[in-house]
Amino acid sequence: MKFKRKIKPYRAAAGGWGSLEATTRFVLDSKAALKNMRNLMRMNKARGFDCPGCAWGDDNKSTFSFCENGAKAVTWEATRRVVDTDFFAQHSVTKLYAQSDYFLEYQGRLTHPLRYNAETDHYEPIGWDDAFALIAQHIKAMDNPDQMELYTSGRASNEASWLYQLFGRLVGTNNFPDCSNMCHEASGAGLKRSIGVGKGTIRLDDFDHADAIFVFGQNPGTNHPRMLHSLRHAADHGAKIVTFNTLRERGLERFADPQKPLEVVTSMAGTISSTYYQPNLGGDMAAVRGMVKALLETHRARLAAGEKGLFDEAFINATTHGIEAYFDAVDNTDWMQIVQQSGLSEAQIREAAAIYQSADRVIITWAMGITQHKHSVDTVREIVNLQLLFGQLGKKGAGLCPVRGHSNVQGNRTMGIDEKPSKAFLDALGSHFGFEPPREHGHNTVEALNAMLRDEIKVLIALGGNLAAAAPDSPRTEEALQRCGLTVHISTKLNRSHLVPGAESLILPTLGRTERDIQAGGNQFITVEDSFSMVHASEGIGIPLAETQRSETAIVAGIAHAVLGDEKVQWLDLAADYNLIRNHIAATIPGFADFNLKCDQPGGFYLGNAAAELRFNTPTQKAEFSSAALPASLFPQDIAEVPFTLQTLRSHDQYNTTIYGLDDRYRGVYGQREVVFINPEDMQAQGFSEGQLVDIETLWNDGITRRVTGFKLVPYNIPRGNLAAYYPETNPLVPLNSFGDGSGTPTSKSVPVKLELAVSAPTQRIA
Ligand SMILES: Nc1nc2c(c(=O)[nH]1)N[C@H]1C(S)=C(S)[C@@H](COP(=O)(O)OP(=O)(O)OC[C@H]3O[C@@H](n4cnc5c(=O)[nH]c(N)nc54)[C@H](O)[C@@H]3O)O[C@H]1N2
Ligand SMILES: Nc1nc2c(c(=O)[nH]1)N[C@H]1C(S)=C(S)[C@@H](COP(=O)(O)OP(=O)(O)OC[C@H]3O[C@@H](n4cnc5c(=O)[nH]c(N)nc54)[C@H](O)[C@@H]3O)O[C@H]1N2
Ligand SMILES: [Mo]
Repeated sequence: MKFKRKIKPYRAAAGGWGSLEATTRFVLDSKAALKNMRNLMRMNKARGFDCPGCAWGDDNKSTFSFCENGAKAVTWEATRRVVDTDFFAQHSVTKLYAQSDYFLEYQGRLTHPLRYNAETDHYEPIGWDDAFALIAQHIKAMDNPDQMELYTSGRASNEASWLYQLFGRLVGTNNFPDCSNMCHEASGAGLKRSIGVGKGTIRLDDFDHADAIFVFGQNPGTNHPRMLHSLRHAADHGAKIVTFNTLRERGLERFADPQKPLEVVTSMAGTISSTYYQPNLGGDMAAVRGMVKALLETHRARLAAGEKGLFDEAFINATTHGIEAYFDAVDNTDWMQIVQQSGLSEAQIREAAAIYQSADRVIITWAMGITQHKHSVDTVREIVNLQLLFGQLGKKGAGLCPVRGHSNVQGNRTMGIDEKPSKAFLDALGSHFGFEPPREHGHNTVEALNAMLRDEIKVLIALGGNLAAAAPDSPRTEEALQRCGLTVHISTKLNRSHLVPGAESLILPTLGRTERDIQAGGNQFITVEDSFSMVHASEGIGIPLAETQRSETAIVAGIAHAVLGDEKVQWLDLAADYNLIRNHIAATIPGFADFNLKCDQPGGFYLGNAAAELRFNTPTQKAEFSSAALPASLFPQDIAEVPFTLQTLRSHDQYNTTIYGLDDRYRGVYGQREVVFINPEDMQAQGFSEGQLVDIETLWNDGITRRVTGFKLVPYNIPRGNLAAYYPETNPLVPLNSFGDGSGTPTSKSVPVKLELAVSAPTQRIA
């Protein structure tokens, strides 16, 4: 495929014409225009299907509740192109491996179960029963249940993931690595320790009541476009939107609503952020600490003057624990360290503190810019500290909002996709099914890959996702998968993980969220949970492309049935009627009583959040202030000099490892992905010029060379010393053993690197 390459800054607002145009182009392009239009109109409506794009909530108000990138997700899935058995007969695995991620997924939907033949290096058709039998044979041959890894990507439904975890625990393992381990793990871990529940505390309509919304480390214009509507609406009502983002992101500056035609026509693009701060990568904890330092000063001055303090003392006394230690930590952090680490001036931080102080109701949202660092758990907890000081919990228009990624990643956890399940969860599962579940913690994603590299893992099953491309340190991750005895991928589309097979490998083609799911018991729906703890039904409408595709639930049931038989669980009956699965969920998971009845509620039902009601499931039964010091460094101490810190992020035309196209419109990049954003002064200081190709090399302490070649320099509005480039092309640079303290999440937003002019031709894959 040929692409026109150019770099041309985007001047218009986010949303608006550009967005409408891109949406229609995708809808019309995908060979099924009418069907796609119908799909879009039903998306996120009561008893349509839930958008497989992101985990933002739905207000059920606007007629077209979709966004440009949701439209891409749907049309990408609803393509009529197929990779059938002829395709695999024509293309060897080695040949396919040389292609780009864009090429692989573009070929279309998987339709037939496939088995890798190492002799011919081709995938060949296999029947479903034979595929299940092969899996059972490998699992039964294991010496112990922990030789199996069950990976999950966050699109899987509640029903499929609940069944999947039951299967794993009946086999006897808690090895449930999942995409969340690479994503919002730090949010869950930090929130759990601070407020006793690992989820956000707000509901969607809280945005209508906030006086200020602080957005940390997040690019909603691309990754949660429907959030822009909430921000825009809040801004229209006078809320201050304060952004902390290392890059200048177009979507956070100005936004025209593509669903309000008048606004589009007249280009009345509203300003979203009232203030925009650009901290260093990893500098947010220091920035928030600085805000608290400034606020504490005011608080004390007021008390000294005999006035009422600034902080909400009634709230602090009644509901929190640990404030003295926290104030000590704040007093022990000096401005020099705050300024140096955050990259912001003291004046900027004091200004942000003043905006915060003047707002009665504050929401703080965040995403990967906060969670993919070494000290992410402490950063999340520092954000909570700030909110606790002002009692920003348990009231309308205020609270904590980690904005989740995959559309059902939060639901997966609720269903027990968790390598560290709680005792209560296991007790409930064990007593309901009359078995003793495994109690030892299992592997997260990085631990799973390391176990594979040590040859401890015989079987990997992946319920969706693209582990080979999503995980860090690509060459080691790929080797890890290849060391397994059997790799099984339950997938909609061809991806890199299929091309690094274990000794044996299966690809099992599954239905997508948008498609009709008919089982022996009739038409089925599934359920999902959004970022706001709303659970709702989702029912596909598209006609599946092939009878040989099966639903995720049916595939999981088929595997479990082949391995475990019918003794404890009637797997095939459950797959015939998902209501039966929901009855089991109701019996084993808190908050799901009368699950099937509640599914009929338009807009879904709210799971509730104890912390939002000021009930804290922590050891002290109070919200815990954390009193961590700022990190001495984000990198191992023995790396002497770090010229640049690199973050790996998403372009506008991708969904994680799924590459829809080669443009990143809002950042002005077209027809290419091997680019690196750099501050113009840094570029000059290094003696480089715009458009030159450079190699990026990681500075790490394990003797392994990690280098990607031929990345084009794009001058950008980014603080000095910071770089940005796209994921997954730069995943080879992230060391597998560089992960967050207490989260295990790869540090994808802070990789210490150096740049050199490219010496050899780029090694990029074929587009
Ligand atoms: N269209 C589309 N939608 C998606 C996805 C997708 O790939 N495409 N992915 C989904 C998933 S799984 C997820 S997790 C979310 C991801 O949503 P985001 O977290 O928005 O994704 P990233 O592209 O990783 O962007 C990180 C943002 O944080 C900023 N940032 C990076 N490091 C720092 C830092 O240290 N401090 C601060 N203040 N800012 C920083 C970056 O400049 C960038 O704007 O989106 C979900 N939605
Ligand atoms: N360097 C770097 N690495 C990162 C990140 C980063 O910011 N930087 N972000 C991390 C984050 S936040 C995440 S969430 C992970 C994402 O990691 P994953 O969730 O593993 O990856 P995806 O790219 O979302 O998975 C895409 C594949 O899922 C399959 N698929 C799509 N829809 C369905 C479906 O409905 N059912 C099934 N069974 N399969 C389906 C398709 O075959 C497709 O190829 O990546 C992480 N990796
Ligand atoms: Mo994610």
